[in-house]
Amino acid sequence: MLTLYGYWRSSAAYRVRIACHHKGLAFEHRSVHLVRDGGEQHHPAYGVLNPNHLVPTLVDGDLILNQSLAIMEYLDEAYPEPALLPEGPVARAKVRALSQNIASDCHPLNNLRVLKYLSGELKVSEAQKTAWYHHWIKTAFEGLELQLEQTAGDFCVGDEVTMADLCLVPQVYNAERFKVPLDEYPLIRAITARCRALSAFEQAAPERQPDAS
Ligand SMILES: N[C@@H](CCC(=O)N[C@@H](CS)C(=O)NCC(=O)O)C(=O)O
Repeated sequence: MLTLYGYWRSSAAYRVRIACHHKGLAFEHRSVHLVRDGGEQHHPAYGVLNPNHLVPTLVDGDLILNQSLAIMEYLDEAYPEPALLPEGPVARAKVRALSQNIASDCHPLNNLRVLKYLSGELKVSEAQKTAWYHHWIKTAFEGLELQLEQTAGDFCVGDEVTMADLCLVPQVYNAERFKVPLDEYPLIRAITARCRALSAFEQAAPERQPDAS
């Protein structure tokens, strides 16, 4: 049995939840509340599992693994069906590139600890913080939309769900949560709608998680 340490609103944990449901893998959800009590990610007991104090962390037997992209690739190798990476080096590289555009270049700029630092230490106003948030999503989505024109079929790369879709949908959830307008990104919206109709994405949705409040 896999154990996934996550939080309902964490988009990085959301990626891994979709991967587990997509592959039909049972997992125990352990909630790490990112806000309550100073943030449970900072508690020493969790720091033993994840010294970076971020979610998700996956435990599979003796393996304790952080970083959602590494976790998804691990799951894909350990539990290959259905695959999250397509056949062939070109398509696989495209999936990894799109995934990193979201997970490495966009998401970290708007992470909770960054937003807290902006308001706490740097004393930026709420309006400035919102402008920051919108700016980085818009920057990422503009590039992504152009890339999807080259790679997409029904999903981000071709006609099957891949790791890139598992990164896209949680990032769109974040954008919607912070009211970033998405009218200029028809492909992003269409692919997200197609994904959301699938059971794995439905089951992994933040509002469906036991710690949702
Ligand atoms: N690159 C990491 C990012 C993990 C991450 O930033 N997680 C966020 C939630 S989406 C978190 O734990 N934030 C807590 C904080 O900022 O204090 C991954 O993909 O797993």
